[in-house]
Amino acid sequence: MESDRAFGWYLIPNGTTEQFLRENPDNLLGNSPLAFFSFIAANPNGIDNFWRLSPNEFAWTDLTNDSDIDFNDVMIGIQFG
Ligand SMILES: [Ca+2]
Ligand SMILES: [Ca+2]
Repeated sequence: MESDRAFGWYLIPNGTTEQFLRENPDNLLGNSPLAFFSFIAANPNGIDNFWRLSPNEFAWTDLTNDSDIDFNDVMIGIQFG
């Protein structure tokens, strides 16, 4: 097993991956669409938009400021094999 690999998640509110890569590839605040990653350092707002609710359940909040930290905009459950 290699230890130098990781995977993460991202959410693009009101857009697609293709739109993000074409229209805002630097993920700059003020441009759109934005992408919110499971890695804080990759987020345009520098805050954690992604929570791990349990080992298999994850949730995002989709705003760029802290006025809405509801973490119910996307919720996913994953079963690892
Ligand atoms: Ca929200
Ligand atoms: Ca919400």
